Amino acid sequence: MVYEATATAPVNIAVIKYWGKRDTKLILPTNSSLSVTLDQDHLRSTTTSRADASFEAGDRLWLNGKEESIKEGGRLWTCIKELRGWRAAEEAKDAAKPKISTFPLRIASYNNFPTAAGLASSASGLAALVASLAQLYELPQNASDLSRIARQGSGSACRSLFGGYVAWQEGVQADGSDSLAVEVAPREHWPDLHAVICVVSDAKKGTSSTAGMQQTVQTSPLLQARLKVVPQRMADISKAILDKDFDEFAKITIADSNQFHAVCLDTQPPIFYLNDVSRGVIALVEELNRAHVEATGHLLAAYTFDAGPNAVIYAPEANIPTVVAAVNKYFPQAEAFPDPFKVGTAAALP
Ligand code: 2P0
Repeated sequence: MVYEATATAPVNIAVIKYWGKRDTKLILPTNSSLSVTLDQDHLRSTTTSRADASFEAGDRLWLNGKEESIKEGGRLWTCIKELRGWRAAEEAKDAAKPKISTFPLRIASYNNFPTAAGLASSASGLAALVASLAQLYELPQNASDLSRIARQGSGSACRSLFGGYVAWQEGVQADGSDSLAVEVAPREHWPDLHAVICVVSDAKKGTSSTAGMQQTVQTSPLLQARLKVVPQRMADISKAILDKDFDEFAKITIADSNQFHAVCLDTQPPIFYLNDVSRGVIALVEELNRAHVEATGHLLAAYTFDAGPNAVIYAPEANIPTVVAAVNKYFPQAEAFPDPFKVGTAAALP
């Protein structure tokens, strides 16, 4: 009998950014965040997990073919331990269930896009790991329950267990029991929103998110101001999504990206994720918006940048050709992904 399961998980791109932890071990954030899940055709992680009594003792994991160590007490170890514990609890309740929680694991994960290129590979990777183990162990827990585990692998991973529009609620409990992802709206609710990713650089980033955000928590006075405005933004952008109000969605998305990068600059030593090309993309979208508001009364597109220089531009499908033509005209060397992304589906769960 072979116990094996394969699951995929999508990339998510935050429009309200997660940046800062109040608990670095449990990965509890200083603010709630909200993301859009991208479709899985171009950007996804795929993870296969196998449990077998005949494996040599100890769990092992490979990422894109390279073995990663599973350090005791580390993030991967914690995720595996929690899910194995849930399986063991099911086995204790039902004597007929094979005791696969006692078997060593072999886990292989692949991304179909460059790791650490500012495209949130840790989010889809950890979400796919959790989804694959949840399938292997046939766990009864729902996506929000599983998001609490994925969160402990990488904060943003908790949002990749859902498709569509997803909020990570910061929660108030010290044990993290209410710090989890919930669906704001399924992709079918607002499929008109599309995303264009402009790959400004696929180099590995200089400051990791994990290190950078704690530097911000420790040194940035501006972060305190940001934490006061995020709750209203979460409420407003959730309403904009439910109302399919692109103007409001775009206004908040742009404001939150710029505030996140302002907080990075306010960090000591300062963190620069944007480069001159990123700033050029900002100027271009601002100008396109100015002209579009003048002509139609509506915004054309919204830009957002994560912990790297690559631009993600959200727009209604009808506006995408204008966005792509403008990017190609002014940034002929920037490599835009060939097709715009649709809002995507959730990770595959049992
Ligand atoms: C986000 N980012 O909300 C924000 C915006 C980057 C900029 O989540 O330490 O890799 O593993 O919890 O999840 C990056 O943070 O950090 C991130 P850890 P993670 O998408």
